[in-house]
Amino acid sequence: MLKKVLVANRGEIAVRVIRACREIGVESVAVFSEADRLAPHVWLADEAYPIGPARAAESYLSIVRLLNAAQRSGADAIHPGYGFLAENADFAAAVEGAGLTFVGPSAETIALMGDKTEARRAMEAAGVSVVPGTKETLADLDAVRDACHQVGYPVLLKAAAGGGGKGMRKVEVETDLESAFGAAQREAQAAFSDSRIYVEKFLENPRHIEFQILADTQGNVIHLNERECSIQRRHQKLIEESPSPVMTPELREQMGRQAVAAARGAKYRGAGTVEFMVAGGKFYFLEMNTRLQVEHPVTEMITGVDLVHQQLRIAAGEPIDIESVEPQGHAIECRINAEDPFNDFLPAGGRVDQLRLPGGTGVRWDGGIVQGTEIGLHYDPLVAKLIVHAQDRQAAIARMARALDELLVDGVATIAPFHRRVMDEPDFRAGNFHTGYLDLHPDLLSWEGEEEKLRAVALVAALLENGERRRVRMDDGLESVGERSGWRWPPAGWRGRGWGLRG
Ligand code: MV4
Repeated sequence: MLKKVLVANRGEIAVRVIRACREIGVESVAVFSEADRLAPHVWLADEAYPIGPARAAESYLSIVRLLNAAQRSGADAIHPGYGFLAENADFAAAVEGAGLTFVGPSAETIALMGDKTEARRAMEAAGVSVVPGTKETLADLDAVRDACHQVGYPVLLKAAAGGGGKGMRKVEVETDLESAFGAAQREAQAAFSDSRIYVEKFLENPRHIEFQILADTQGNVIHLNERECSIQRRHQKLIEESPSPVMTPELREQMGRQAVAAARGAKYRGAGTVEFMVAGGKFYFLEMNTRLQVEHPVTEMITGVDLVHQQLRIAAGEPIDIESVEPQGHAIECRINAEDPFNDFLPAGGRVDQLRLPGGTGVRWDGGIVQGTEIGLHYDPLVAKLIVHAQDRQAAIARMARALDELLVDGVATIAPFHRRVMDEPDFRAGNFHTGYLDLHPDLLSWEGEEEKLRAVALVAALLENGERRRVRMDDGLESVGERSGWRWPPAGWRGRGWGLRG
């Protein structure tokens, strides 16, 4: 086994990895920027090293500083978490070059999957169904016009270096092609310093369904079923679940087989994700993520497999130790972002004045904050994840609603109230949604109707502080705090004169 792992990350994912290390007797090393001196990952690890200023470019993204900390600590491996350098092939190569183990796939696999046209060629060769379109990047407008004509409108121009929706342009008619091509190139150049573009057939309202895979160095490759990730906003996932409400045994069998073929075709090692779009009864490879993902806990909850344990085993050259994957029940994850859901998801900073966490049967909290944490604007707004597991989807939704009701984050706005609304929304409850879900349900993001509720919450909060009573009858007839969760007080953007209550 590995002896000591440096976790090249922060926040909830650093905490997640450090916990796994502790459980299997591997020492852990945290790194931290000046903004994170008091962060939970720092005191949960066995050792911690400062790596620079708050600015990520000078700390969590600095390969030199991370390798320096690894060398000083005597770590024999580096776990990158997600984000930052997790899918940076140069980082993986530098780690291995320094004689350390990178907990993840090879630099070659990361580079292959980072180039979308190379990935499409490799996946097609492996027998994976890719979206109809070009497998080469297109040099000029004439080449693009020919390709779009071949593929058939509507098409989607995509950046070869892309992912996450940047450099993407839908084109419905040829007359719009020239300006769209220019715009896509400029956006790709700005985002990735690489303006290369290719073309795909545009799929109408796809669902986003991805498969978790594990591959060890003995040649074992398995999948651990799917995650449904269609509830997202501007390419940021908000809610994930497993199984997908639209999955059938036949579809799972086909998609799972292709996910395993994709991993083999990429000479994959470790934990990875094969993303598909599902539309019109068909599924298509979208991309492969060569890292542990934010939403990995829903897979862990239904399979009972600890994916970080498996990552560490595989990195140490040991085989996957899973007898068989027999998923049980249903799991849902809500991302707890420090953002104001009723003000265009504006990032919200501030101090976590109060933090009361949900508990009870089937509830998991993966967090990187504690009471007193100062949430700044230097890093990703995801501060925690609330995950529930129950025997079926309806029970999981009820459990999530209950857990959100128990959650209190005071001092910083979070999107917990948005999640609470979704749990009551009929289309979500029916499993009737795709990646355009939020466009179809603008009410979920509206402040409308919240002011009156806030008044009730304020009264209840005051009463709670004064005796922790759960149900309170008030003069206006409202009688439960259960309806609303995660409210900060005063609410973000609130301009009222207050009601004689302090937050
Ligand atoms: C598509 C598509 C429709 N047709 N490709 C968005 C993120 C990027 N990685 C790929 N994306 C899409 N690619 C074709 N040919 C629709 C999307 C898309 C999407 C995909 C997955 C999850 C959420 C999405 C939200 C909007 C658009």
